[in-house]
Amino acid sequence: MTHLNRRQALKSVGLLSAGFFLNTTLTRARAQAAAATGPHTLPALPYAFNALEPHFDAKTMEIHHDKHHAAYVTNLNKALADYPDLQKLSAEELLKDLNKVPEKIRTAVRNHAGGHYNHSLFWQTLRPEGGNGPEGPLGEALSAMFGEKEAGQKLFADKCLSLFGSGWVWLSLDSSKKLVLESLPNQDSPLSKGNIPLVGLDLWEHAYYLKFQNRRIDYVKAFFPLINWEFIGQRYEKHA
Ligand code: MN3
Repeated sequence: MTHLNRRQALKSVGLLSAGFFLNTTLTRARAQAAAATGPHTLPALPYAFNALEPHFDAKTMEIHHDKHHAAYVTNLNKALADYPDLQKLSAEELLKDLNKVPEKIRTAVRNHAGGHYNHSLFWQTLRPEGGNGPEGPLGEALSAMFGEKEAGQKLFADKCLSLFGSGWVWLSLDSSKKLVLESLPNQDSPLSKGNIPLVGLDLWEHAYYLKFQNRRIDYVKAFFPLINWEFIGQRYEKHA
């Protein structure tokens, strides 16, 4: 995928507005072909499948991105096939106001625009040498809200363990610009509640079962050293 195409893909999901600009050189146009034709396209991972080893394994990353994320894109395009006006909206715009989506396709859009947006954000909040931070305004706000980093991680992990079934746990900004931890089922997005998701952890079994099987806590612990605090801090400063 060319750099321009990648920008286009992130624009379609509404994530270029985060001010994030990728300087990663992309090597292959993998998976692009898997997405159905339509306005929404699968953004390439900003790193290789094996870049997050040993925390997240390459096979899981490949299947998660090329199959699961691609399926959300395909199914979103399918759901919108007969709605040219809605095709002009980004996934973010769709999720922020699901009431403007006809009831006939609302559940499909909620699930698949949610899946597309959530995963597009997820890939960007991870990086091979993450973990350091948070610093600056986000670091201060997190300390004020949740205490020491370890205490915040424990709160986050507890929320992950108590989520029943499939869903995500999010660190979000609520409408009063306050940091909140929230767990949401399925691919429901904080955007649909009027919140801004900063970072979330995918707790569907497809995200971890190959490597961690039933050990969800080990997956959560593997996530912490991968967190791209620089990206999330920029997102916070843009929206707070
Ligand atoms: Mn997933």
